Amino acid sequence: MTRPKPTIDYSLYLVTGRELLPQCKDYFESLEESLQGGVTLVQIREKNTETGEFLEIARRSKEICRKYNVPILINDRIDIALGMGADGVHIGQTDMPIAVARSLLPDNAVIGVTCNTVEHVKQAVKDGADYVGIGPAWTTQTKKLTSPVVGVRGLGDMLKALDGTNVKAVSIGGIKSTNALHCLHGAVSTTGHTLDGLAVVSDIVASPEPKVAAEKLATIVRAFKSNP
Ligand code: 3NM
Repeated sequence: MTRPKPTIDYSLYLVTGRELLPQCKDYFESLEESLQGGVTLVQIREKNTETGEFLEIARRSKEICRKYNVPILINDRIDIALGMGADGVHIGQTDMPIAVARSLLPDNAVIGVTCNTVEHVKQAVKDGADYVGIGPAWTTQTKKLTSPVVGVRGLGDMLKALDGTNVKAVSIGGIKSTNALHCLHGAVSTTGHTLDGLAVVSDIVASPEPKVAAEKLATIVRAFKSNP
């Protein structure tokens, strides 16, 4: 029997980045406060963490996310996602292909893909992605970028490739409360597709007050969605 996919609100998508936490902040405390501030979706991204530790972090993070009814996705590691019952995975261009990920995961798993070009977006649509993470919108210190910054114009071009599809889109890369509205407005494609949300690491994780940081961003996305 096919189970329905979880309903996902992509508005404020927190991607974790433990190495960015301020000294005063514990990882789980920061996660919980960001959920209190209005994060609507969480991705656990651990690039240099051993499997056992990653699994434990993901399990505890899931318990916290469940308290707030917020879905949790795992970056790249299908085995971790399966091991702790995540709602889905986020995969990069050089990670496992979507079709293989789909064949391994439960039929209701949500799969998102990083897309840096219009071609990536078209391929992700063909491959059956549920959402695309498009960017980098702006430059960032959080990830060593392997493709050029696209800016709002580039985001708009990628959104156009989603017209007529059900695939959702979030933008990522250098998004902060100071440029979030510009990103949302500027990235509307001329054929009418809009971003479903913003994916953010440092503006929330590096803040000593992640609840306040998340509240600011959530308010901006809500305002945009009520009056695009
Ligand atoms: N992916 P911050 S940019 C994880 O462009 C990630 O594909 C990107 O971090 C991409 O919000 C990025 O701190 C890091 O700029 C985003």
